[in-house]
Amino acid sequence: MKIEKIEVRRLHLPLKHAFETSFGVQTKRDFLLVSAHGEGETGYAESVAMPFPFYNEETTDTIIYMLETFLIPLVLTSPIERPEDVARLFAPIRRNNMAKAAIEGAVWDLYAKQKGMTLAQALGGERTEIEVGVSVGIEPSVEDVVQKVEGFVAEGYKKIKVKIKPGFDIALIEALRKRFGDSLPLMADANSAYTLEQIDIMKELDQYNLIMIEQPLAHDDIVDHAFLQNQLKTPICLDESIHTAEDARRAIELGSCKIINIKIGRVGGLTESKKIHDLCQAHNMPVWCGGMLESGIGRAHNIAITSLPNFTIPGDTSTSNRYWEQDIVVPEVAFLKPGILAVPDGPGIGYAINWSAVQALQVHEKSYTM
Ligand code: OSB
Ligand code: MG
Repeated sequence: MKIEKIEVRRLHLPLKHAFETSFGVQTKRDFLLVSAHGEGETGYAESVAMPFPFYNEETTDTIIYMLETFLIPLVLTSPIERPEDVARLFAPIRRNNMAKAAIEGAVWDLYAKQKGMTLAQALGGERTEIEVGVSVGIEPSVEDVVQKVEGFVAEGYKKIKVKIKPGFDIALIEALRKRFGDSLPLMADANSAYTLEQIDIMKELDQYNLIMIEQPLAHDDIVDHAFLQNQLKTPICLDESIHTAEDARRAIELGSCKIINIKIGRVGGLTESKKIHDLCQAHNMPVWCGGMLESGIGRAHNIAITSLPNFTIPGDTSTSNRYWEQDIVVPEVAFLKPGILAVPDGPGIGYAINWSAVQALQVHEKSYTM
């Protein structure tokens, strides 16, 4: 496949409501829309780094630097037969996974379009519909979160994930169980806000029948998580700690988790996502697709990967209107039925770009050719 031109646009997309986690507050998405052109088709993907290096080490600016200095020149000057070749080309470059994923994803979409396939089919996905959940940020009070959850439950979301941090944990989960009962599919995401010194809090959370506790301990840990998993009946899910299929293998061997959250950006792209999916499947470990407050472009990629068979737990891929007044895709991402998204049947990601929305949000644009 020939990749003739790559375009990078930086967009500022305002969030409807501020989104707070244990590591920071966001009021807008600052991200890159990457387009890969070849043989009359165009593939799209977006970068998912936060504007600050508090989730992982990358930021939108480090991604621009990596794309421009290393990744785009490699893609434009190397022979590429399949999208997996891009992952191979990038392998000698350490980390910078979200930068790699932003361009590898655009090449996957381009490849699927050139072959006249959906991205889901190109990845080997089988499902035509996926179940989705929603991630609910930290609010000024427990009651505020309870009210937000009330709305999402009414919309039909299949899983409710709430963000927790020390001081905003037990009382929150207690209130949610009291209000919605024990059968609400509920989980908590700590984004690394605890240490083993707070194991008593984890043991208390263990009493609430949570589907899982996501990344309670350090962002780079799998050893303490293994110790903790041993003490809990609630499954631990790893997010921040897993960057590669090798990381997943080590976590499985150590018993650091029972579930893995696959984020395409965090693991460097769709090729590595599929590898982690396959490895977990071979170990009977369920996976689900985590979100990074993506626009519709990133959501479309998340939907495609979620069509693989071992994505058996609803992901974070909520509808466009959960975060955006107006998304940058047409049609916007919307439920087929409550809590269920259709895997689109058009070529590639199956969503078109709303160019007038992109024009209005764009703060920078650059084009690269050989
Ligand atoms: O840890 O899953 C996370 C958002 C930004 C950074 C990290 C995380 C999140 C979310 C939001 O939980 C998920 C979404 O709705 O996109
Ligand atoms: Mg998480």
